[in-house]
Amino acid sequence: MAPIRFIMLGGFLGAGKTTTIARLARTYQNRGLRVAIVTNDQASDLVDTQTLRAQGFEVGEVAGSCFCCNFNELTQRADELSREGRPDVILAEPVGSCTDLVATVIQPLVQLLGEQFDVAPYGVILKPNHGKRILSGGQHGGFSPKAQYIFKKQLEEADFLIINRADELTTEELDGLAGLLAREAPGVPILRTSARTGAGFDLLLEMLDQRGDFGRRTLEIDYDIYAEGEAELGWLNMSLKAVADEPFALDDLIFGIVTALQTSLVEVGAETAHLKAIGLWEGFSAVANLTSSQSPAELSLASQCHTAAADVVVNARVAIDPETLQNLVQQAVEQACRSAGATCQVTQTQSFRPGRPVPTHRFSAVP
Ligand SMILES: Nc1nc2c(ncn2[C@@H]2O[C@H](COP(=O)(O)OP(=O)(O)OP(=O)(O)O)[C@@H](O)[C@H]2O)c(=O)[nH]1
Ligand SMILES: [Mg+2]
Repeated sequence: MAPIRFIMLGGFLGAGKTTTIARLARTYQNRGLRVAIVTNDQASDLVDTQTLRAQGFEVGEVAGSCFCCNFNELTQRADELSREGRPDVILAEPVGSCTDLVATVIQPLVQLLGEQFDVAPYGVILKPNHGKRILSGGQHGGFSPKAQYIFKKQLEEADFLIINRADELTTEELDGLAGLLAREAPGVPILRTSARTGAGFDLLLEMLDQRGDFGRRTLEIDYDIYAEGEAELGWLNMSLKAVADEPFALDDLIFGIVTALQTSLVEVGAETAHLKAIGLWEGFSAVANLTSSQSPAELSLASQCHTAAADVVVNARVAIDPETLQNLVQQAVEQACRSAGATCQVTQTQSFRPGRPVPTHRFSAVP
């Protein structure tokens, strides 16, 4: 049996991994291929999983720790997805604060399970304003030195880099960022895409189709700095039910949660890496995102649905202590529910700082 093409796309929180993966999945399906997706998070209740399932994709989830620390669950999810109908392609999205994925995921797949998986070149996606702020130097661009360390390590291990959100930039701005990247990662191909419009995807698909000497850039990395960088983030996943006597606009509720939270996080001066919320009701779904403290919140998927009840999931990754984050999320959710004339019943909340990564395997030597 031919091995399954395994495509993992990395990149920092909010870079556009899920949006890119959804577009790639649709393209592969249109080519007649069977596609499955594996998402990943430090906790359960993932907005990404729900967002991708709402688009009709088959999605397995590795929740509770990252792919590198839970390698066996990654391959188990792949096996389960295969049992339901063997996919030709698996698209995998690692946690956005993870790095060292070549040594801990790609090389173990190649060296231990090479007959089962045919691993594609490893691409790392970046959000232009994030990349520019870090790579142009200055006062750490608003990010801590340890968070920058993780970002730069992510670039260092990539077979190719993807500047996403090209729809928002001029050619000069794209050239400027590509120049900074070329200095940081000499000789590494740099693509320019828009996961929103599909611009640049022909080249991305071509790159992902390549076979050869890829997935070999294993890192020299200081796990103390890496762990401390991840632990600077407060991580929160919350699920709840909003219920009202009269129907409310689901889009307004979801957008309202993210904007209320944005306001309170700006007030306390906390840097947002990614806030996302999804609202679901009977086949309808609304998603809102905020990808930095500087940018506006957006409704990335509109449901145009009015409903008197909805299931809501909120994921927040913010440089703030998790207890404060939990209080602010709770207040934002209550405020948005009140505005919708709804009451909220929180069913689950997990908030914490990510623990030290302890990879299942670490193959730093490439045969
Ligand atoms: N304008 C524009 N927005 C984009 C593009 N790609 C993604 N976005 C938006 O950026 C936000 C984050 O995108 P995601 O795909 O969720 O990012 P991610 O890397 O999966 O984020 P995490 O899973 O939290 O690490 C969403 O609001 C998207 O709609 C793009 O090419 N252009
Ligand atoms: Mg994602």
